[in-house]
Amino acid sequence: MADEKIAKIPYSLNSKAVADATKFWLNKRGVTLEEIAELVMFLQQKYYPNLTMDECIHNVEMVLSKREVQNAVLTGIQLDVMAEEGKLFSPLQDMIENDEGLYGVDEILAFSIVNVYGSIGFTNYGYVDKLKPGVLKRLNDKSTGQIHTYLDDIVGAVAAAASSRIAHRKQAEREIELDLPHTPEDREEAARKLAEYDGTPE
Ligand SMILES: [Ca+2]
Repeated sequence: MADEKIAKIPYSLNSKAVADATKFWLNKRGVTLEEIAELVMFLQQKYYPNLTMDECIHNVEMVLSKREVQNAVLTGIQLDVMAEEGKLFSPLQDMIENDEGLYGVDEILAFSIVNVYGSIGFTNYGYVDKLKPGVLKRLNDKSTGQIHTYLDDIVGAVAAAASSRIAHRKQAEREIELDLPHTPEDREEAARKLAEYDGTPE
């Protein structure tokens, strides 16, 4: 009877549980925020030589605070883990296990992350996906016995989205500095910037 009672409680989404699970699973699969931030640095340093690691980490955190990103991270990692445990149907099991070149759904899922800060993320995503620097090289190492068919794209996509966010933010900072008309795209960030901004150019 206790089970029946539980089943009748209306479903309600606990956003903290989703956010916490995202951090937990990234960590459990061996990916740190710092490593993702290093990809962001790799992508953006040439455009913004004064960019700091703290800024990169902050932007990665902001991307990971978005629900649609958390959903993609959790879905992808879940499929990787199930493939590792051999629990998927055949032939999906074989396709994910062997990172089949014609599968491609891992990349489609990652696009939902790349998109959160606009389409400029696609260039960055394509770039890290091709070069596979840092953490991406490790995630693509097939000799470890771990399956990261989804996670490598997810990590690259989070870095690409964080890079787009930086580009949008830097543009906003320039506009504020030059006293140009400025419409913030990211309200949360705009509010923070406004609170910080005391009218003195850097
Ligand atoms: Ca992949």
